Amino acid sequence: MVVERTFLAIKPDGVQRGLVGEIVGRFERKGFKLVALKQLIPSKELAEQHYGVHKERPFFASLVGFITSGPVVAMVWEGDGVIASARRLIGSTKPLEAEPGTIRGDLAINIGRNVIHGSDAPETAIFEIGLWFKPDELNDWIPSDQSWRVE
Ligand code: 3AN
Repeated sequence: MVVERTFLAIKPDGVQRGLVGEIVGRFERKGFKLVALKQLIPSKELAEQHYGVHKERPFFASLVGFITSGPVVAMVWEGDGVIASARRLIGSTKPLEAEPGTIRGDLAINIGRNVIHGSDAPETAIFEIGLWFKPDELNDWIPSDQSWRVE
């Protein structure tokens, strides 16, 4: 397993619904390491870059409108295989199809209000971390209970 970093963002619906602690807690309890966290209301430019791959999709304008509509909690998490694992913890894009036990399976019902974003591949993670964070906002640190998590 390779130590990776992934970009996760609690979208405005998750923040407005008071789910920040619940969601952050799931990644903490799993054992991943939080290396950056901030709350911001994204600019239109940032949102358009973030969702650039969906530019031609009919829902692009509503995606950008929604993510810029209120505070987002942007985070970087680190750990072995964290990119794919976080996607599994998040669950399917369509919340009604997401497995119970996943964030979307437990906390959402609508595809346009699916609570959280997570990078889908290593290249996307690098792009998104660089888009949302400056290098000096990423904290290198060793958890004091590291030996209880990994061999
Ligand atoms: P995911 O967030 O699971 O990686 P993507 O990257 O396919 O899903 O889609 C990005 C975001 O676009 C989703 N989080 C969802 O909010 C929105 N989205 C995707 N497909 C649709 C759709 N058919 N209608 C409305 N919104 C959509």
